[in-house]
Amino acid sequence: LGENSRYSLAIKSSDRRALQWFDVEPSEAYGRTPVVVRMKDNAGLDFDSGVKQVQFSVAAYVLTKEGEKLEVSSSDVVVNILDANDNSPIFSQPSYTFSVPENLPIGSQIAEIKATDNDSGDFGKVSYSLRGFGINKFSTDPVNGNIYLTSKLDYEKQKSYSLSLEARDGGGKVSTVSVLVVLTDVNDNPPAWESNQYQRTVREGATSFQPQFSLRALDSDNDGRSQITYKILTSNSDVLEVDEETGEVRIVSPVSSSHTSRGQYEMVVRAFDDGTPPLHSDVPVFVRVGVPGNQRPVFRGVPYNVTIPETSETGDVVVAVRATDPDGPDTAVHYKIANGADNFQINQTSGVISVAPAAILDP
Ligand SMILES: [Ca+2]
Ligand SMILES: [Ca+2]
Ligand SMILES: [Ca+2]
Ligand SMILES: [Ca+2]
Repeated sequence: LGENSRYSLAIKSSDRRALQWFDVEPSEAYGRTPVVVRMKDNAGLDFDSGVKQVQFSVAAYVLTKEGEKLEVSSSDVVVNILDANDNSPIFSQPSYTFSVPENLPIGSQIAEIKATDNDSGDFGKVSYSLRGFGINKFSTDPVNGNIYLTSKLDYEKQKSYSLSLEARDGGGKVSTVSVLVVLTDVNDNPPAWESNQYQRTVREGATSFQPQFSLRALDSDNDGRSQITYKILTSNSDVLEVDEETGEVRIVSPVSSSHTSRGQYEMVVRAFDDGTPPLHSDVPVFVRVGVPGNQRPVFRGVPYNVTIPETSETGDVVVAVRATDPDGPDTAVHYKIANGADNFQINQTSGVISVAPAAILDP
Protein backbone atom coordinates (compact mmCIF):
# COMPACT_ATOMS: atom_id res chain seq x y z
CA LEU A 1 0.00 0.00 0.00
CA GLY A 2 1.25 3.41 -0.84
CA GLU A 3 1.67 6.03 1.87
CA ASN A 4 -1.31 7.97 0.74
CA SER A 5 -3.47 5.22 -0.55
CA ARG A 6 -6.95 5.10 0.86
CA TYR A 7 -8.35 1.79 2.13
CA SER A 8 -11.15 0.45 4.24
CA LEU A 9 -10.91 -1.94 7.19
CA ALA A 10 -13.38 -4.62 8.20
CA ILE A 11 -13.69 -7.77 10.22
CA LYS A 12 -13.90 -10.95 8.26
CA SER A 13 -14.90 -14.28 9.76
CA SER A 14 -16.70 -17.48 8.97
CA ASP A 15 -18.23 -17.11 12.45
CA ARG A 16 -20.99 -14.57 11.93
CA ARG A 17 -21.14 -13.85 15.64
CA ALA A 18 -17.63 -12.38 15.46
CA LEU A 19 -19.04 -9.59 13.29
CA GLN A 20 -21.71 -8.95 15.89
CA TRP A 21 -19.31 -8.89 18.80
CA PHE A 22 -16.29 -7.06 17.37
CA ASP A 23 -15.61 -3.97 15.39
CA VAL A 24 -12.49 -2.45 13.90
CA GLU A 25 -11.57 1.20 14.08
CA PRO A 26 -11.06 3.22 12.02
CA SER A 27 -13.13 1.83 9.18
CA GLU A 28 -11.34 4.02 6.60
CA ALA A 29 -7.65 4.88 6.71
CA TYR A 30 -4.73 6.31 4.81
CA GLY A 31 -1.20 5.01 5.06
CA ARG A 32 0.05 3.73 8.42
CA THR A 33 -2.70 3.90 10.92
CA PRO A 34 -3.03 2.25 14.33
CA VAL A 35 -5.94 -0.14 14.19
CA VAL A 36 -8.06 -0.99 17.18
CA VAL A 37 -10.35 -3.99 17.51
CA ARG A 38 -13.10 -3.11 19.89
CA MET A 39 -15.97 -4.98 21.43
CA LYS A 40 -19.24 -3.77 19.99
CA ASP A 41 -21.76 -5.99 21.77
CA ASN A 42 -21.15 -8.85 24.22
CA ALA A 43 -24.59 -10.46 24.02
CA GLY A 44 -24.05 -14.17 23.74
CA LEU A 45 -20.34 -13.89 24.38
CA ASP A 46 -20.49 -16.31 27.27
CA PHE A 47 -17.69 -18.53 28.43
CA ASP A 48 -20.22 -20.62 30.33
CA SER A 49 -22.15 -21.48 27.21
CA GLY A 50 -19.00 -22.65 25.45
CA VAL A 51 -17.62 -19.54 23.80
CA LYS A 52 -14.03 -19.86 24.87
CA GLN A 53 -12.31 -18.51 21.79
CA VAL A 54 -13.28 -16.31 18.79
CA GLN A 55 -11.29 -16.17 15.59
CA PHE A 56 -11.52 -13.62 12.83
CA SER A 57 -9.36 -11.51 10.55
CA VAL A 58 -9.01 -7.81 10.09
CA ALA A 59 -8.89 -7.18 6.37
CA ALA A 60 -7.90 -4.08 4.39
CA TYR A 61 -9.71 -3.35 1.09
CA VAL A 62 -9.11 -0.91 -1.71
CA LEU A 63 -11.51 0.03 -4.41
CA THR A 64 -10.46 -0.86 -7.96
CA LYS A 65 -11.03 1.46 -10.85
CA GLU A 66 -14.00 -0.64 -11.66
CA GLY A 67 -15.33 0.12 -8.22
CA GLU A 68 -14.81 -3.40 -6.83
CA LYS A 69 -13.63 -4.12 -3.31
CA LEU A 70 -10.25 -5.81 -3.38
CA GLU A 71 -8.70 -7.35 -0.30
CA VAL A 72 -5.11 -6.27 -0.16
CA SER A 73 -4.07 -7.41 3.26
CA SER A 74 -5.40 -9.29 6.26
CA SER A 75 -4.30 -10.22 9.71
CA ASP A 76 -5.64 -13.02 11.86
CA VAL A 77 -6.94 -12.28 15.29
CA VAL A 78 -7.61 -14.87 18.02
CA VAL A 79 -9.57 -13.68 21.05
CA ASN A 80 -9.49 -15.97 24.08
CA ILE A 81 -12.51 -15.54 26.35
CA LEU A 82 -11.90 -15.67 30.11
CA ASP A 83 -14.58 -16.69 32.55
CA ALA A 84 -16.03 -14.02 34.82
CA ASN A 85 -18.19 -14.59 37.92
CA ASP A 86 -21.24 -13.24 36.20
CA ASN A 87 -23.78 -15.73 37.61
CA SER A 88 -25.13 -15.94 41.16
CA PRO A 89 -26.18 -19.32 42.50
CA ILE A 90 -29.85 -19.93 41.68
CA PHE A 91 -32.34 -21.99 43.67
CA SER A 92 -35.04 -23.70 41.65
CA GLN A 93 -37.83 -22.35 43.88
CA PRO A 94 -38.36 -18.96 45.54
CA SER A 95 -39.05 -20.73 48.86
CA TYR A 96 -39.36 -24.22 50.25
CA THR A 97 -41.70 -25.75 52.80
CA PHE A 98 -41.17 -29.14 54.42
CA SER A 99 -43.42 -31.04 56.80
CA VAL A 100 -41.85 -33.27 59.41
CA PRO A 101 -43.33 -35.30 62.26
CA GLU A 102 -42.34 -33.98 65.67
CA ASN A 103 -40.83 -37.34 66.64
CA LEU A 104 -38.40 -37.39 63.69
CA PRO A 105 -35.14 -39.01 64.84
CA ILE A 106 -32.11 -36.77 65.24
CA GLY A 107 -29.85 -36.99 62.21
CA SER A 108 -32.71 -37.44 59.72
CA GLN A 109 -32.49 -35.62 56.42
CA ILE A 110 -35.27 -33.08 56.08
CA ALA A 111 -34.57 -31.47 52.75
CA GLU A 112 -32.47 -31.73 49.64
CA ILE A 113 -32.01 -28.26 48.19
CA LYS A 114 -29.57 -27.36 45.44
CA ALA A 115 -28.55 -24.07 43.92
CA THR A 116 -26.97 -24.06 40.48
CA ASP A 117 -24.37 -21.61 39.29
CA ASN A 118 -23.60 -21.34 35.58
CA ASP A 119 -20.05 -20.16 36.00
CA SER A 120 -17.13 -22.49 35.58
CA GLY A 121 -14.53 -23.49 38.08
CA ASP A 122 -14.58 -21.84 41.50
CA PHE A 123 -16.97 -19.16 40.25
CA GLY A 124 -19.55 -21.89 39.82
CA LYS A 125 -18.74 -23.86 42.95
CA VAL A 126 -21.51 -23.40 45.54
CA SER A 127 -21.24 -23.84 49.29
CA TYR A 128 -24.19 -23.71 51.68
CA SER A 129 -24.88 -22.36 55.13
CA LEU A 130 -28.01 -22.13 57.25
CA ARG A 131 -29.36 -19.10 59.11
CA GLY A 132 -32.53 -17.95 60.78
CA PHE A 133 -34.84 -19.12 63.52
CA GLY A 134 -34.26 -22.74 64.51
CA ILE A 135 -30.62 -22.84 63.59
CA ASN A 136 -30.03 -24.75 66.85
CA LYS A 137 -32.28 -27.57 65.61
CA PHE A 138 -31.03 -27.98 62.06
CA SER A 139 -27.82 -28.06 60.10
CA THR A 140 -26.81 -28.09 56.48
CA ASP A 141 -24.09 -29.89 54.62
CA PRO A 142 -21.92 -27.09 53.16
CA VAL A 143 -21.21 -29.18 50.07
CA ASN A 144 -24.59 -30.59 49.06
CA GLY A 145 -27.04 -28.19 50.77
CA ASN A 146 -29.06 -30.95 52.40
CA ILE A 147 -30.74 -30.03 55.68
CA TYR A 148 -30.63 -32.34 58.68
CA LEU A 149 -32.27 -32.47 62.10
CA THR A 150 -29.74 -32.02 64.90
CA SER A 151 -31.94 -31.75 67.99
CA LYS A 152 -35.28 -33.10 69.21
CA LEU A 153 -38.45 -31.35 68.04
CA ASP A 154 -41.63 -30.86 70.05
CA TYR A 155 -44.85 -29.78 68.36
CA GLU A 156 -46.26 -28.85 71.78
CA LYS A 157 -43.49 -26.25 72.19
CA GLN A 158 -42.84 -24.98 68.66
CA LYS A 159 -44.89 -25.70 65.56
CA SER A 160 -42.64 -24.32 62.82
CA TYR A 161 -39.17 -23.02 62.05
CA SER A 162 -38.29 -20.36 59.52
CA LEU A 163 -34.81 -20.96 58.17
CA SER A 164 -32.82 -19.33 55.46
CA LEU A 165 -30.41 -21.30 53.28
CA GLU A 166 -27.54 -19.34 51.84
CA ALA A 167 -25.66 -20.43 48.70
CA ARG A 168 -22.32 -18.74 48.06
CA ASP A 169 -20.14 -19.26 45.00
CA GLY A 170 -16.36 -19.19 44.97
CA GLY A 171 -16.39 -15.60 43.76
CA GLY A 172 -18.47 -14.41 46.72
CA LYS A 173 -21.87 -14.07 45.04
CA VAL A 174 -24.62 -15.06 47.46
CA SER A 175 -28.25 -16.11 47.06
CA THR A 176 -30.59 -17.04 49.87
CA VAL A 177 -33.87 -18.91 49.96
CA SER A 178 -36.37 -19.28 52.76
CA VAL A 179 -36.96 -22.76 54.11
CA LEU A 180 -40.00 -23.27 56.31
CA VAL A 181 -40.09 -26.44 58.40
CA VAL A 182 -43.60 -27.23 59.61
CA LEU A 183 -44.02 -29.84 62.34
CA THR A 184 -46.87 -32.29 62.37
CA ASP A 185 -48.37 -33.48 65.63
CA VAL A 186 -47.73 -36.99 66.92
CA ASN A 187 -49.48 -38.53 69.92
CA ASP A 188 -46.43 -38.40 72.17
CA ASN A 189 -47.99 -37.30 75.48
CA PRO A 190 -50.06 -39.50 77.79
CA PRO A 191 -53.04 -37.83 79.50
CA ALA A 192 -51.98 -35.91 82.62
CA TRP A 193 -54.18 -36.16 85.73
CA GLU A 194 -55.03 -32.87 87.38
CA SER A 195 -54.34 -34.43 90.76
CA ASN A 196 -51.93 -37.24 91.66
CA GLN A 197 -54.66 -38.88 93.76
CA TYR A 198 -58.35 -38.33 94.52
CA GLN A 199 -59.97 -38.72 97.91
CA ARG A 200 -63.49 -38.27 99.26
CA THR A 201 -65.41 -39.21 102.39
CA VAL A 202 -69.09 -40.19 102.27
CA ARG A 203 -71.61 -40.96 104.98
CA GLU A 204 -72.61 -44.50 105.72
CA GLY A 205 -75.46 -45.45 103.37
CA ALA A 206 -74.89 -42.59 100.90
CA THR A 207 -76.13 -43.10 97.32
CA SER A 208 -74.50 -40.09 95.73
CA PHE A 209 -71.63 -37.67 96.15
CA GLN A 210 -72.51 -34.21 97.38
CA PRO A 211 -71.03 -32.23 95.69
CA GLN A 212 -70.29 -34.14 92.50
CA PHE A 213 -67.05 -36.11 92.47
CA SER A 214 -65.17 -35.86 89.16
CA LEU A 215 -61.75 -37.01 88.02
CA ARG A 216 -60.06 -35.12 85.22
CA ALA A 217 -57.09 -35.70 82.96
CA LEU A 218 -55.86 -33.39 80.19
CA ASP A 219 -53.89 -34.19 77.07
CA SER A 220 -51.54 -31.74 75.38
CA ASP A 221 -51.55 -33.48 71.98
CA ASN A 222 -53.90 -32.57 69.14
CA ASP A 223 -53.71 -28.93 70.28
CA GLY A 224 -55.43 -29.88 73.55
CA ARG A 225 -58.50 -31.26 71.80
CA SER A 226 -57.93 -34.97 72.51
CA GLN A 227 -60.96 -36.83 73.83
CA ILE A 228 -60.15 -38.57 77.11
CA THR A 229 -61.78 -41.86 78.06
CA TYR A 230 -61.91 -43.00 81.71
CA LYS A 231 -61.94 -46.63 82.82
CA ILE A 232 -61.69 -48.35 86.19
CA LEU A 233 -58.57 -50.47 86.09
CA THR A 234 -58.83 -52.10 89.54
CA SER A 235 -61.37 -51.69 92.34
CA ASN A 236 -62.02 -53.36 95.69
CA SER A 237 -65.81 -53.15 95.20
CA ASP A 238 -68.47 -52.76 92.56
CA VAL A 239 -70.19 -49.94 94.42
CA LEU A 240 -68.51 -47.15 92.44
CA GLU A 241 -68.51 -46.46 88.73
CA VAL A 242 -66.70 -43.87 86.62
CA ASP A 243 -68.31 -42.16 83.63
CA GLU A 244 -66.24 -43.04 80.56
CA GLU A 245 -66.57 -39.62 78.99
CA THR A 246 -66.78 -37.16 81.88
CA GLY A 247 -64.73 -38.92 84.58
CA GLU A 248 -67.54 -38.46 87.11
CA VAL A 249 -67.47 -41.00 89.97
CA ARG A 250 -70.94 -42.29 90.88
CA ILE A 251 -72.30 -44.54 93.61
CA VAL A 252 -74.16 -47.53 92.15
CA SER A 253 -75.57 -48.94 95.41
CA PRO A 254 -75.57 -47.54 99.01
CA VAL A 255 -72.10 -47.41 100.49
CA SER A 256 -71.16 -49.25 103.66
CA SER A 257 -68.00 -49.28 105.73
CA SER A 258 -68.50 -53.04 106.03
CA HIS A 259 -67.90 -53.59 102.29
CA THR A 260 -64.17 -53.26 102.68
CA SER A 261 -61.73 -54.20 105.42
CA ARG A 262 -60.57 -50.64 105.97
CA GLY A 263 -63.94 -48.98 105.43
CA GLN A 264 -62.55 -47.48 102.26
CA TYR A 265 -63.27 -48.08 98.58
CA GLU A 266 -60.09 -48.06 96.55
CA MET A 267 -59.78 -47.90 92.77
CA VAL A 268 -57.18 -47.21 90.15
CA VAL A 269 -58.68 -45.28 87.24
CA ARG A 270 -56.99 -45.17 83.84
CA ALA A 271 -57.34 -42.26 81.40
CA PHE A 272 -56.83 -42.99 77.68
CA ASP A 273 -56.27 -40.41 74.98
CA ASP A 274 -57.66 -40.78 71.45
CA GLY A 275 -54.37 -41.36 69.66
CA THR A 276 -53.45 -44.37 67.57
CA PRO A 277 -52.29 -46.21 69.52
CA PRO A 278 -53.82 -44.49 72.59
CA LEU A 279 -51.56 -43.55 75.50
CA HIS A 280 -52.77 -43.76 79.08
CA SER A 281 -52.01 -42.89 82.70
CA ASP A 282 -53.42 -44.08 86.01
CA VAL A 283 -54.54 -42.43 89.24
CA PRO A 284 -55.54 -43.87 92.66
CA VAL A 285 -59.01 -42.98 93.97
CA PHE A 286 -60.05 -43.42 97.62
CA VAL A 287 -63.59 -43.14 98.97
CA ARG A 288 -63.82 -43.51 102.72
CA VAL A 289 -67.12 -44.38 104.36
CA GLY A 290 -67.53 -42.41 107.56
CA VAL A 291 -68.79 -39.07 108.68
CA PRO A 292 -67.46 -36.27 106.60
CA GLY A 293 -66.41 -33.43 108.84
CA ASN A 294 -65.99 -33.84 112.61
CA GLN A 295 -66.12 -37.12 114.50
CA ARG A 296 -65.47 -37.71 118.21
CA PRO A 297 -62.08 -38.89 119.42
CA VAL A 298 -62.20 -42.47 120.72
CA PHE A 299 -60.30 -43.66 123.83
CA ARG A 300 -58.22 -46.74 123.26
CA GLY A 301 -57.87 -49.50 125.87
CA VAL A 302 -60.82 -48.44 128.03
CA PRO A 303 -61.59 -48.83 130.86
CA TYR A 304 -58.39 -47.78 132.63
CA ASN A 305 -58.28 -49.38 136.11
CA VAL A 306 -55.28 -48.35 138.14
CA THR A 307 -54.30 -48.91 141.74
CA ILE A 308 -51.84 -46.55 143.37
CA PRO A 309 -50.42 -46.49 146.90
CA GLU A 310 -51.85 -43.85 149.21
CA THR A 311 -48.34 -42.66 149.77
CA SER A 312 -48.00 -41.47 146.17
CA GLU A 313 -46.54 -38.05 145.85
CA THR A 314 -47.27 -35.07 143.68
CA GLY A 315 -46.25 -35.74 140.08
CA ASP A 316 -46.26 -39.54 140.35
CA VAL A 317 -47.63 -41.00 137.14
CA VAL A 318 -50.92 -42.79 137.53
CA VAL A 319 -51.66 -43.85 133.97
CA ALA A 320 -51.37 -42.57 130.37
CA VAL A 321 -54.66 -42.48 128.46
CA ARG A 322 -54.80 -42.31 124.68
CA ALA A 323 -57.55 -41.32 122.29
CA THR A 324 -57.52 -41.43 118.48
CA ASP A 325 -59.41 -39.13 116.13
CA PRO A 326 -61.00 -40.53 112.94
CA ASP A 327 -60.81 -37.14 111.24
CA GLY A 328 -57.26 -36.16 111.77
CA PRO A 329 -53.89 -36.77 113.34
CA ASP A 330 -54.00 -38.09 116.93
CA THR A 331 -51.49 -35.47 118.00
CA ALA A 332 -54.28 -32.90 117.58
CA VAL A 333 -56.30 -34.52 120.39
CA HIS A 334 -56.31 -32.57 123.67
CA TYR A 335 -57.05 -34.04 127.13
CA LYS A 336 -58.80 -32.62 130.15
CA ILE A 337 -60.12 -34.22 133.38
CA ALA A 338 -63.90 -33.95 133.39
CA ASN A 339 -64.32 -34.62 137.15
CA GLY A 340 -62.09 -35.73 140.05
CA ALA A 341 -59.57 -33.00 139.23
CA ASP A 342 -58.90 -32.32 142.92
CA ASN A 343 -56.42 -35.15 143.30
CA PHE A 344 -55.21 -35.74 139.78
CA GLN A 345 -53.92 -33.73 136.87
CA ILE A 346 -53.57 -34.59 133.18
CA ASN A 347 -51.07 -33.40 130.59
CA GLN A 348 -53.29 -31.93 127.90
CA THR A 349 -51.18 -33.17 124.98
CA SER A 350 -49.68 -36.45 126.22
CA GLY A 351 -52.69 -37.77 128.21
CA VAL A 352 -50.45 -38.68 131.15
CA ILE A 353 -52.38 -38.55 134.48
CA SER A 354 -50.38 -37.84 137.59
CA VAL A 355 -50.95 -37.03 141.25
CA ALA A 356 -51.97 -33.42 141.74
CA PRO A 357 -50.34 -31.13 144.33
CA ALA A 358 -52.23 -31.15 147.64
CA ALA A 359 -53.95 -34.41 146.76
CA ILE A 360 -55.65 -36.20 149.59
CA LEU A 361 -55.20 -39.89 148.84
CA ASP A 362 -55.91 -41.17 152.35
CA PRO A 363 -58.93 -43.44 151.83
CA1 LIG B 1 -21.05 -17.67 39.99
CA1 LIG C 1 -44.32 -33.46 71.73
CA1 LIG D 1 -51.75 -37.77 73.96
CA1 LIG E 1 -47.78 -34.22 70.17
